[in-house]
Amino acid sequence: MQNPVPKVAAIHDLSGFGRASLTVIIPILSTMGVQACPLPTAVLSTHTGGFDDYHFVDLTEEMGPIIDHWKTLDIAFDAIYSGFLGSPRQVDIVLDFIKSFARPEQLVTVDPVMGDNGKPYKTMGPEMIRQMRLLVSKADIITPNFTEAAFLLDEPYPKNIEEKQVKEWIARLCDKGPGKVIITSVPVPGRPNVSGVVAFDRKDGRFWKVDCTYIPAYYPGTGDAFASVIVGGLLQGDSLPIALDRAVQFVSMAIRSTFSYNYPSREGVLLERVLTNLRAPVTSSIYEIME
Ligand code: PXL
Repeated sequence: MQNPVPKVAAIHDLSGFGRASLTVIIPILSTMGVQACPLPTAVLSTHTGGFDDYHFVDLTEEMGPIIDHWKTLDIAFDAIYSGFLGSPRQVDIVLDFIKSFARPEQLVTVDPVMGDNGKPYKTMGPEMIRQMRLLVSKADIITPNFTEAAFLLDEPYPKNIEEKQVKEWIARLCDKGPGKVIITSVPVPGRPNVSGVVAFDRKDGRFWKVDCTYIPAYYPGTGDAFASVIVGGLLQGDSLPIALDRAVQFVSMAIRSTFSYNYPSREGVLLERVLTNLRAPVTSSIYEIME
């Protein structure tokens, strides 16, 4: 039987305070009419961006028994969506999960969460980067930010990049396996106040981009929000560029709303104020095709 509500295995950490990972992903997917089934990778008191002395519980040893129970339930996942992992060994667990729960037409999404603004997050080391290169090869779609794309390709993090080189990076990421690649936070040449989202679909060979006006604040968890809307949109039947539109417009709205309140950035975006926007259709489309 087809699931009346699409099911997603959501493999991410649970950070109790600060709006990142599962506390962002579950409400977004639920609002979009998608069931999130969390497989937690770690439990943290807060996310690691802007908080010190957070408590971190690595759940690597717990994931196996949780997955074993799920196997007995014959769960049909419409998508598998992984993000922040608690240890490099978890990549092997996720690879095994993808193999065990594979289904036709399934959307395997890997958000290779490793860092931002040119730097790795506090818990990420070189071994995680090596392992994440393996994991992306088994995904249908990956959503690295510009920093993570550089890590995956073993490239230095450049301050600027020409459009031609972004396309070349995307082609190299695609060569690793995924048929769809989306890179976020891409610098736009000659426009210091703009960053872009660039995407490619191997099926039709087309590149897409959406530019976003820069807001002078950084909120952790926005990458999780972006990737969740992409997963929700594609499961609803969005084309890739319309899913991009939906995700960029939602995250921009969340950032602009939060910025207007002068809210502490480490607490993340004011998701609860904007969540219902996800129920509205995309009414203005801003994507461009890249020739
Ligand atoms: O949003 C990515 C993310 C997820 N999980 C944890 C994090 C971060 C980014 O800082 O610290 C625990």
